[in-house]
Amino acid sequence: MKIAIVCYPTFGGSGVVATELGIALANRGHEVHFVTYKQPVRLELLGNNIHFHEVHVPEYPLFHYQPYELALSSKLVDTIKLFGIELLHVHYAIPHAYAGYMAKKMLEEEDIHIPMITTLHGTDITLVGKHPFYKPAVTFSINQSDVVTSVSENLKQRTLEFFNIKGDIEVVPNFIDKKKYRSSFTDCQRSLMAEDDEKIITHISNFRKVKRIPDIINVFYKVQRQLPAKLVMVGEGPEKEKAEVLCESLGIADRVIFLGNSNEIDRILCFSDLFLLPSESESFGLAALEAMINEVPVISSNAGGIPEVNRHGVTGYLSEIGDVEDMAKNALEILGDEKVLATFKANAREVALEFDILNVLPLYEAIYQKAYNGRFKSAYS
Ligand code: GMT
Repeated sequence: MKIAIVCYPTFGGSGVVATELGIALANRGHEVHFVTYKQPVRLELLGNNIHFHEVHVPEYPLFHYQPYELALSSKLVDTIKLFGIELLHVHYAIPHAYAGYMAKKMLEEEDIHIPMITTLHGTDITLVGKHPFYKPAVTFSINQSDVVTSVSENLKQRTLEFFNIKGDIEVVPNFIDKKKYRSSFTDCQRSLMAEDDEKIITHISNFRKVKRIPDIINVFYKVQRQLPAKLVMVGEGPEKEKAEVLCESLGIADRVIFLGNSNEIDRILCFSDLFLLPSESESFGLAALEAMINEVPVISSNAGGIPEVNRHGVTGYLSEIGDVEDMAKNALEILGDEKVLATFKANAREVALEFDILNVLPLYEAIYQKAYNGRFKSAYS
């Protein structure tokens, strides 16, 4: 099938999922066209089956805000016609579902009928989408999608709570590709990060407020008082500077390494012993799943869809949001005993394998086929 994928091309989870999905679809023989404003960060190889079309928004002094949705919908119309695209899959409702709907309507004028799948990722619903400024447009674009999927059961329920949704929402969980994650590198270069007797605790995110970065530092502060440890912080975002200041003031700056954004997540996770994700909102927690497939247990909050990924007492532990005391206690329980650590590590990988792309890709392919077969019907008719 010829599929156009719209996503954010950045390090954010939704962009990563969309990119990995596109790559997997291309490997299965589908022709995939990414339409976005920059080549997605995880899209390294453009081959016969993978194409990238840049959405360019020309600057015009009259525009106080540049009309990205307009440029995206026009680019979609052109790309769909030029390459004979059969299906549109938009990731993240704002503004992609809105722009996709406009493209669909423009194409209908020319008797071209393209089904649109919208995948909800989290903040497009829980944070931005439900804001009164966006809510009517988000509700409309969800209701006009031919199929709506959400990355967790929790996100589905929250979407149904916040919006007046007319049709069904199908849960298709996020995934990893087990082939890409070897269980051990021959050399993780652990010695670059820590001494032999030190445990390595890792956090990866976009350092936004919802990630509760100070909780990570405070959990680590408590842990490192009991056993030798290093904290590796990966990513960039608005809370990063404050986190560096907090480490200074707690006197642990020499034990916390801020790495910035990285394309080598699996290398970093390869030398990690524990992953921290104390978020106050998380539709799924892809970063936790990536940790788990690399045999890294997870200490997390119980927010949103995290419990669907991190299993309490099996792959790690869940605590109430903000309960740093409990998180530190749980971290010490896992890190303090090599046998316990080994069990949690093995469990983490085993549960992560449930989310292998081989199990998830057929769900998307079935949805695509059904939507394509019903393309002449209007949404939810
Ligand atoms: O977590 C973020 O801030 C990035 C955000 C995004 O929009 O890319 O991630 C969301 O989508 C990911 C992929 O589906 C999920 O794994 C994250 O849990 C979700 N983030 C939130 O719900 C806060």
